[in-house]
Amino acid sequence: MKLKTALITGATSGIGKATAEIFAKNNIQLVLCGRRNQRLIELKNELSKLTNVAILQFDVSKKEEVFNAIQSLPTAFQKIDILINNAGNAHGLSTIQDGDTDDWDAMIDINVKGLLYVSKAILPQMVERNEGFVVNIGSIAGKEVYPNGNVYCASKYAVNALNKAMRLDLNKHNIRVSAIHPGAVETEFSEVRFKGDKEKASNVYKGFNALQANDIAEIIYFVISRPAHVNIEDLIVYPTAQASATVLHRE
Ligand code: NDP
Ligand code: 8X3
Repeated sequence: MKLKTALITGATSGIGKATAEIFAKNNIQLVLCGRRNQRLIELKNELSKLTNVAILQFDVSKKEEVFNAIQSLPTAFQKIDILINNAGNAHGLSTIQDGDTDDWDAMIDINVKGLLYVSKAILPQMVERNEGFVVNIGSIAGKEVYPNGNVYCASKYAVNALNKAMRLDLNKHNIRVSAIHPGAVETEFSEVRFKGDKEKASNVYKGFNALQANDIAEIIYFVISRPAHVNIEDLIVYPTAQASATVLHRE
């Protein structure tokens, strides 16, 4: 049987990297994407022991880079069966009146426009073949606005809306579309949000058992491995200690 191919954005870290690892163990060919090329090379070296791997270094927020990179894929990787729209981050955590406009641009450009550019580069081939799977990584921040979350929440509400839009527009083309909305996952996410302040970042995950990237990756694999007639539209995944975006029980 011909191997399926998955393109994963944000594969250099956290949820995307863990997803790549699980997909590789399950014999899915991989196109790993991110900006940090050294990490892509290292991951390719590791996962090539299990499956075929191609890497693409590009910034999802740069339209030309996205289309050029995806067009440059070697023939054996050009047919994408599964797209994991995962790349994204929060930049800053402050009131709307104190927000940094560069942070706003980054979150809208990466989390929303980046997801759109990558989708636009890949969806036409899925439509043409009348098959495909798109998994959009949203967030609990796309279901519930929390204080100081403003623009990050807006960007993830947009992901939630785009997930629903994709399901509607791609419905007659036999393309499955799913969203996973995690609560607190211990990755580099908070380090990025707090601009490299490791102490502040690690405090976010103190006093409770946060989700790990692998927890979400296992769920992504479950979603994409259902029979062809089954589509899980939307999943919210919390650590047990978290009841909502703002209610988190710490010991
Ligand atoms: P990480 O910071 O560990 O990973 C983020 C990934 O996104 C990296 O691989 C990074 O790669 C990539 N990325 C960021 N900006 C760009 C860009 N401009 N172009 C290309 N790639 C980019 O965080 P997570 O694994 O936690 O985050 C993955 C997704 O999960 C995000 O969409 C995030 O919003 C979402 N999420 C995370 C939660 C959490 O608590 N951690 C909870 C809910 C949702 P590189 O820097 O190499 O480009
Ligand atoms: C990440 C979860 O609650 O830190 O999307 O915004 S949260």
